[in-house]
Amino acid sequence: MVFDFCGTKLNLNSPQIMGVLNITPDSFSDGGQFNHLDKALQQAQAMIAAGASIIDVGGESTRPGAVKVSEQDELARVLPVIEKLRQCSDIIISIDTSKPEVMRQAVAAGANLINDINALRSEGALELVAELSVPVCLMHMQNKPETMQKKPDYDDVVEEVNAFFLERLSACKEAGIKADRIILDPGFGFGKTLQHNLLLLKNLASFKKFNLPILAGLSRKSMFAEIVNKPVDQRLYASLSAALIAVSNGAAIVRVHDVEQTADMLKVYNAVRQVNSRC
Ligand code: 7PM
Repeated sequence: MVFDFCGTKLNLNSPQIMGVLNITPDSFSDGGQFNHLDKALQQAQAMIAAGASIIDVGGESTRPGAVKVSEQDELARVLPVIEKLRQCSDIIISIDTSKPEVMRQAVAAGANLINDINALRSEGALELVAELSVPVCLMHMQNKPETMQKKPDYDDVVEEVNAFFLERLSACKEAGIKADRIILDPGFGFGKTLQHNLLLLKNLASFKKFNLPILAGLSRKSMFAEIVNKPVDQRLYASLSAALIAVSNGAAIVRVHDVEQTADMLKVYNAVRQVNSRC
């Protein structure tokens, strides 16, 4: 399956890496040696060199309970990075936002994918994405970031995420968004307990029936704190294990912080998958 990101084609028959580039004021604190823009671009280039095929640029922290970022601040953070990165690279740039105006300006600056944790439920988002004809990742989230981890509750989490995808796909169709521009994401950690996350990971293949690429974002997530009891900077091995399970259960794209390590893991996965005769 070849997916078209505004003219840049990506073969999704083998799993691809989306590298996370967070542009928040505290994410590049270095004592003032470099400015934030240079640091962000350096990190993007390092992720590209390490094997990322998509760079996900985000200027709004979606941490549970995080303070909201204004549209103006979000634009000021992400636009210079997208513009500069586009000047020096053909890499697929994803904009991690739920705000239509940020989507519009990010795409004008060179972004070729909209990654919306709110799955285009913000006012005007569906219409805008239809107008821009840009691919979109629709992520499932129960409730809002501020409250989602208070009391996640499902009768059957896999069935409810499935029903959510059906509803959003129908809303997209109604708005005129073509199905071949849509990526689905169960939204690990977004209004889910550990058990919900594990059930979604175990049953990820059930979402293959939509015949759309599946994206899995598991990297460093707090679900691992409950399994390995380690802080966020020590969850690499847990994250790699989960990413491997995700790709073997059908994920076409994994969204990760540790690109080099994930790329090695996927090389081993691909080597085993491709070997085809006894000798
Ligand atoms: C705090 C908590 C900071 C959670 C950041 C996060 C996803 C995403 C994020 C995902 C897609 C993180 C998250 N997660 N977009 N954006 N899928 N499509 O751990 O799972 O990076 S933000």
